[in-house]
Amino acid sequence: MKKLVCITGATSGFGKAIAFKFAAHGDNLIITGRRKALLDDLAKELILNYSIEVIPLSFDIRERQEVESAISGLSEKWRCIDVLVNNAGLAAGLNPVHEGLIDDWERMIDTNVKGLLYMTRMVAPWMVARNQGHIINIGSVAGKEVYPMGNVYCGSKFAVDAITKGTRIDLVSHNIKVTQIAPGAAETEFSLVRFNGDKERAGNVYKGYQPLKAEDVAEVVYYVTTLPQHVNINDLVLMPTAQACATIIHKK
Ligand code: NDP
Ligand code: 8X3
Repeated sequence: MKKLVCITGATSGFGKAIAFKFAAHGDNLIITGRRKALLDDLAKELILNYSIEVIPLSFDIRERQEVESAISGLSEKWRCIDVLVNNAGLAAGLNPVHEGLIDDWERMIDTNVKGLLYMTRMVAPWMVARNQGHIINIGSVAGKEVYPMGNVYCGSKFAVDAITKGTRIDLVSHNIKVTQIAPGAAETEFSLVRFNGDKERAGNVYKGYQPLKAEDVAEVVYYVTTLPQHVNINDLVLMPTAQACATIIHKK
């Protein structure tokens, strides 16, 4: 059956690949991100190639009013969201805590934690009213293990881990599935953003081994939505085969 899937952070990386994956299966989409031109182009491409309906909503997920205004503007039909993928997020910087930039900390906490909560708070009541739905939070290996200089990014993803568990507990009596997908190293715009546009530094993160691709993560996100209603994946960690844990990557 055709689903309605809302994906945050769909302008690049995992979110974009997840949008293509669901679109290829004929599902209708609400896609979000700040970069309006990219979002609008993506919506056009998905509509053209997959004959689905797509609503692009451009807003900054850190801004509570922007989130509330964009999501509350959805018509009744578009409020019947079956799957919410809370994916928008970032790392900013990689510094020891005594040298960390407080603006970076705020960006990470506001996006990865508060943005995810704002979206959940808007969409979950509609799922509760329909007694169905699936919330998928994109966590990270950084939300399972703390690594050197990961301090606040790891903290934000540990928060996603805890919030996912708490959300599942609160929504279990409403027939709503809640899943965390926690990837390891994946080549997207992630490192470019983390290192403030430094292409060389970002590229070095993925040298000497085969990192995950955005499509690998999209495959797993799609998979967890295909299981029978009585089966839920609570938590799924995936890494490149060359990665053993947050800090050990076998490089040639
Ligand atoms: P990308 O940088 O490629 O994509 C991030 C997405 O988040 C973009 O679409 C971006 O859109 C959106 N986003 C960021 N900030 C905001 C904001 N303030 N408001 C709205 N949207 C925002 O990275 P990934 O695809 O790799 O990251 C996706 C998620 O996966 C993140 O939560 C990340 O922490 C997590 N992750 C990434 C891993 C990796 O190694 N790549 C591994 C594990 C987890 P726009 O800029 O247009 O607003
Ligand atoms: C992104 C993966 O290891 O850079 O969450 O934190 S890592």
